[in-house]
Amino acid sequence: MAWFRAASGVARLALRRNLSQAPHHIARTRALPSSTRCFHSTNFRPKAAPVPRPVPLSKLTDSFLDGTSSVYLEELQRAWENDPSSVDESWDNFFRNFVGQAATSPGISGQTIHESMRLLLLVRAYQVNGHMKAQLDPLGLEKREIPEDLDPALYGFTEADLDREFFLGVWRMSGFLSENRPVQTLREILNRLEQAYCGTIGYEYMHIPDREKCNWLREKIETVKPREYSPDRREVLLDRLIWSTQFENFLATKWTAAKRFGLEGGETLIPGMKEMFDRAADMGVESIVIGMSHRGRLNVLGNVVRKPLRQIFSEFSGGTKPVEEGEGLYTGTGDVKYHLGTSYDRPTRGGKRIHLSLVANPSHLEAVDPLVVGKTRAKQYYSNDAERTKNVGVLIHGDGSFAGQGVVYETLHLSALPNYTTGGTIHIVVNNQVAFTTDPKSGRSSQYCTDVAKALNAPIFHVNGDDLEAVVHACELAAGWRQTFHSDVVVDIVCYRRFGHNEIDEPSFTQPKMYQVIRNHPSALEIYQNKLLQSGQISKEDIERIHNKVNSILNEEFIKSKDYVPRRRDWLSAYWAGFKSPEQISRIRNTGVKPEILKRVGQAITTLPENFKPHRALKKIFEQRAKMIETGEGIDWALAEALAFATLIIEGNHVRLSGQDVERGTFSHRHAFVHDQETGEKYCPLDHILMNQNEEMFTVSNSSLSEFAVLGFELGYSMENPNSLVLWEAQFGDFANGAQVIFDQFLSSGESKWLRQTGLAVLLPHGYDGQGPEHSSARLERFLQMSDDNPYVIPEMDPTLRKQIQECNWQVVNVTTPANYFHVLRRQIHRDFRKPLIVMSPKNLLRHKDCKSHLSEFDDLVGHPGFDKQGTRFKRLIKDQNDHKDLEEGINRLILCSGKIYYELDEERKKKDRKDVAICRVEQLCPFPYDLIQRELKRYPNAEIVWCQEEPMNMGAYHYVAPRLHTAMRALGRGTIEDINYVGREPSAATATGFYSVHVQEQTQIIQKAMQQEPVRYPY
Ligand SMILES: Cc1ncc(C[n+]2csc(CCOP(=O)(O)OP(=O)(O)O)c2C)c(N)n1
Ligand SMILES: [Mg+2]
Repeated sequence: MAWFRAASGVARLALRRNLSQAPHHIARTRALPSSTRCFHSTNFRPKAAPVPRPVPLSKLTDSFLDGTSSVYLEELQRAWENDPSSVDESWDNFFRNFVGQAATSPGISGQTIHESMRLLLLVRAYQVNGHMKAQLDPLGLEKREIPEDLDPALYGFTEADLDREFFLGVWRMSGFLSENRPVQTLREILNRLEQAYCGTIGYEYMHIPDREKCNWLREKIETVKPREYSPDRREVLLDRLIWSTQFENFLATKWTAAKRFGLEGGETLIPGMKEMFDRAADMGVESIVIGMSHRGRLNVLGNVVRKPLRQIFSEFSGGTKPVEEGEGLYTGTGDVKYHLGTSYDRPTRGGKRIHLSLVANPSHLEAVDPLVVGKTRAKQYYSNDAERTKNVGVLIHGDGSFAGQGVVYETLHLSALPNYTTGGTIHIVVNNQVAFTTDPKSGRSSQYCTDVAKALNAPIFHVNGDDLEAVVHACELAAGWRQTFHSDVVVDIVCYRRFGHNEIDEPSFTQPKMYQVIRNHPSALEIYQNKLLQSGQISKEDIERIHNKVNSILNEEFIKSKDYVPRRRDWLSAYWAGFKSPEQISRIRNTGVKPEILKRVGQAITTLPENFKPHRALKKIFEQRAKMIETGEGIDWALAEALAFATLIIEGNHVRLSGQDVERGTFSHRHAFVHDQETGEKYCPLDHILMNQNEEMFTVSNSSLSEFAVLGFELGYSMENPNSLVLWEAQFGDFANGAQVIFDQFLSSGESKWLRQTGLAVLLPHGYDGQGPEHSSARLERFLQMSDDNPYVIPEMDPTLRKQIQECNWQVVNVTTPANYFHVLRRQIHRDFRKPLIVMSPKNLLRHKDCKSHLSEFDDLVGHPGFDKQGTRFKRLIKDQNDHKDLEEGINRLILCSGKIYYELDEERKKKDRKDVAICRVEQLCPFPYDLIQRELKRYPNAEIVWCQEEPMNMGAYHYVAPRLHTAMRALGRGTIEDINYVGREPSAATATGFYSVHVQEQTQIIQKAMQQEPVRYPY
């Protein structure tokens, strides 16, 4: 009898310890340290009636099964017998039910309450730990100790009890424990427990602290009849598995030496996904965003997303680059075939259509996760999917990466945050029990690779990947869970990898035993075909017919792939119609706003509701802001930003800003939300610019303390629709390196690799004000080093022909005035293309007395200060403010700088009355404003040229600026690279000193040097 291990010493010991000698319980309870072992905190009183604090069954965890539990139940029963009202209602019901049944049912007259309770414990043990006994490993190699609490002997049952009848039933419980269960023999109960929990699906859900959710699952798991699919449905499943299997076989035979990271050993993923999507569509899902890495990606692309097979085959043959097709040709640098994304409208079995998009991704495992979630959230916003039931994210993981990559956890933690939730992501792990050459025991410390998801109370379905129907069932259940409870769920397909990590890798070097087994192991398709043949539901001929059909389509597509000519790449989704590729000129537009609009939105964003009680200091700030709008004077950074957001919103754009503490602002300057000091209520002035404004149209949200996932999320969000300004702000710029993968793999190079544009703006507080090495630098040099504008080539700079930004991978700015910040944000939207924007944002300029703008610099009126020849625009370079003539021969030094050091230089210049020094601010570092630099070089023909920065020489913009500045000079016949004089900190390992006094000394030296009378002549 499989369930019994009665002979085992452990079981006997436990049995003796817990159950057979009931009267010892009181002494034992006293001996136990209550705080460590008990699941309730009440101490038993030895003589008087015990008053234990009841714990509803659904709340009990593993500790339910320890020695104290049975003692507890016995105490509970005694208490109930003395006074039914002394126990919780649910226990009262239980005892009443049980006694009632026992009294009226002759079949179970011999059943004692103790037996019933022990049976409950046993059922509970299966619910909690049944997965430990489930047959999950197709290779049968996994050696797992079966927990002793699954042994009936532990509860005092012997073989003699097998055919005795028992009543099982608990109020408000589904499945076995529902109160309406008929009387069953122990054998029947055990059979059903085994069938429910120890088959080819192992369910982990008892960590979910919600009775309703657990009951929902129990109802689906503890079914009366085993799961059974109709013959028709089985044929569909078979067809889908044949497609999955044949696809890999076909690629293997046609391209024997190509890397494709095949799915062999995990082919049931494809039918699993298809059935999941069908089920999801039946339940109202209209669009699915998929993220996945290499394993099986081509199969998913071809069979699930339905990228044309001929295109996949053509890419295998190396013919990816599109041929000339005239205007709008846009190829980028491209990427390997198993990274590319695509989208498609897929018809479902239920006769619906579902839009599928597979997001392009880099090699970096799991890095795409937050993008998928962000994109899903954006889709929900744009499709008014308030219930979050129409758009779903699905992530497919590897076992090694799911357990190992921190971004998995960071992404999971976004799942229930109000401004990040998507109503649940469905996770599928292709758990082939190996990561490249690494065994699970070297790759993770947790039992399952999915344990990380338990932190989220997500149910986890482990399923044997050889059992197609079980995989399909788990996938359908996951879809059902997502649509019912709107939270994450995990399907862990335990499978194997038939070949090496890729097809040219030898797996037996490192996993010899596993591969001995794999060599002789039948495929999931063979297993399923045999099962169907044995059932008599399908004939050999039927199977052959499907094989032939699939084969002939694959062959046809292969033939067609030879003439396949890729057309213009599908980089535009519907929202992006009319947007320009870098080959197509996008007219440069002005970003000034009509004065009356500025006034109107200015009033709206500086007014608080009448009865609102803001903090005293904030009241003052809002009054000051209102005055700034009224007088037009002294507009500071925060107000300029709010004006940019507000004006974009009234133009119909969506604005979303997220990051750590962005609502108030790390430096307490933004105050996008105001909190009523009495009620705690929040008010967001930017939500009240339009009549009946949708609250989400302007979203500002504090985030979880993650850079990687949150930046990834916003990036995914920004890619859905161009009519949105999406921003991520780092707490300090330094922390952006926690999201380095997003910068390197996506933001700087995504357009080039995958032809997907984004206008994401990244705000990175930067500036040397003595806060130490970790709060001074946003590592400007790294962003500049990743910029792809050629330092030795001046591109077309004529305003009507200029495509400089379009052709560059991103923009890096270090802006010094509120008005210029306003215009650079608005410029992100007021153009026909999208390009990432990296902003070195200020800290001390937020409150600097001179860092103010006049409202007239924001408007579009001719003659106003912001208005130049072309109109009011973002100034890529701010010329010297001393209003020099076009030719100023008396200027001896031209200092070029960027960022807040300008104000320090300007102050010193005033102090020293150095009228012979001009200071120009390079506001946009990348792409380099050659035209404006040359204009200034021409203006000051006799000036010594100085690049001044506060960062160390190996950091900051120096190494980016020097060759470009030289190129600009060279074209004017204005000296060599040696004529670029450096003023700044010496090279350094740390970004800044930790000693404030040293900082002040260094900063002073820089300013002094820049203003010294004698020539700078450094570094040469
Ligand atoms: C972040 C990252 N680190 C390392 C690698 C190199 N690498 C590629 S595949 C792989 C193993 C992945 O194992 P698993 O997640 O189990 O997926 P499988 O290949 O087994 O399907 C590794 C380490 C990578 N692609 N990304
Ligand atoms: Mg793996």
